[in-house]
Amino acid sequence: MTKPTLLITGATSGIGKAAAKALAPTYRLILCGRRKAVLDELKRELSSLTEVHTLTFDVRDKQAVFAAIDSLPNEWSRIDALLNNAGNAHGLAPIQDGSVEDWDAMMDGNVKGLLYVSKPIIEKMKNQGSGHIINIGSIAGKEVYPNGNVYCASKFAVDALTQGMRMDLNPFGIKVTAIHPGLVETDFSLVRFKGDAERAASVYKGYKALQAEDIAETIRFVLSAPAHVVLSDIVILPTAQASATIVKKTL
Ligand code: NDP
Ligand code: 8X3
Repeated sequence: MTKPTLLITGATSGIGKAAAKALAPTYRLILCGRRKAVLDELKRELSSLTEVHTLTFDVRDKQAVFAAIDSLPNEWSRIDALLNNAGNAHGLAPIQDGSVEDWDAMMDGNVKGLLYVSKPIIEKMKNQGSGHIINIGSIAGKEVYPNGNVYCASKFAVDALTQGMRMDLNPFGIKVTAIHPGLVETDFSLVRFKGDAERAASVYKGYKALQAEDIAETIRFVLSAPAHVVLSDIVILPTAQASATIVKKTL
């Protein structure tokens, strides 16, 4: 039997890349990101495990998103599962000092980008009468923390959109899941702090942060539920983390 197909956004790094590796044995993969060379390399790496198709686009560019999904060849036109993972924080500043460019990057990428990718894929799933959408939210979408303002707002929006999708797509047999991680050691902080590697590394010092593979394993588990079961809303934290702001550090 042919494997089902999973489309992953943000597959070039961190959680998305780990998910691609974890799901390769059971899914055909459509891997998306802006860095084509990284996607090509990942495709090569996974080619002995599964079929891989790559799409290069910026989720903020709706024409590029729609054109990319429309460009899928016939054998890739069915999508059984969508992992809406692409996103980042840009900056960590009090609202009065925030950069408008950072705000745009977060709201356009984390919120509108997720919607642009979902739109044509929901249409396919609706026609199929089945599908599974997994949105990567955050503990920042459950609790606001100081200086997190716009990033938190973007992840609260992901939480709201996930709930809305679950209600509206219920008649079509489409499963909808949100996974809300706490601190995961990826390039996330490097992007947030604009390449300041020392500051980024300090976020994960003094405790054992979640690894991208921990979230990938959760995604694998969510996707492995029987047809009549959906894990709807999952918060996953490092043991050292009790809330968005409480982390037990040894240093
Ligand atoms: P990384 O920085 O390692 O990965 C981010 C991924 O998103 C990259 O593959 C990047 O690909 C892609 N991406 C970012 N912006 C765009 C864009 N405009 N268009 C297309 N792709 C984009 O971070 P993580 O793996 O940690 O982050 C993945 C998701 O997990 C994000 O939604 C993040 O908010 C969320 N999250 C992360 C947590 C953490 O602590 N790390 C905790 C909770 C949630 P490319 O650059 O090639 O385009
Ligand atoms: C990423 C986790 O706490 O840095 O969403 O916002 S946090």
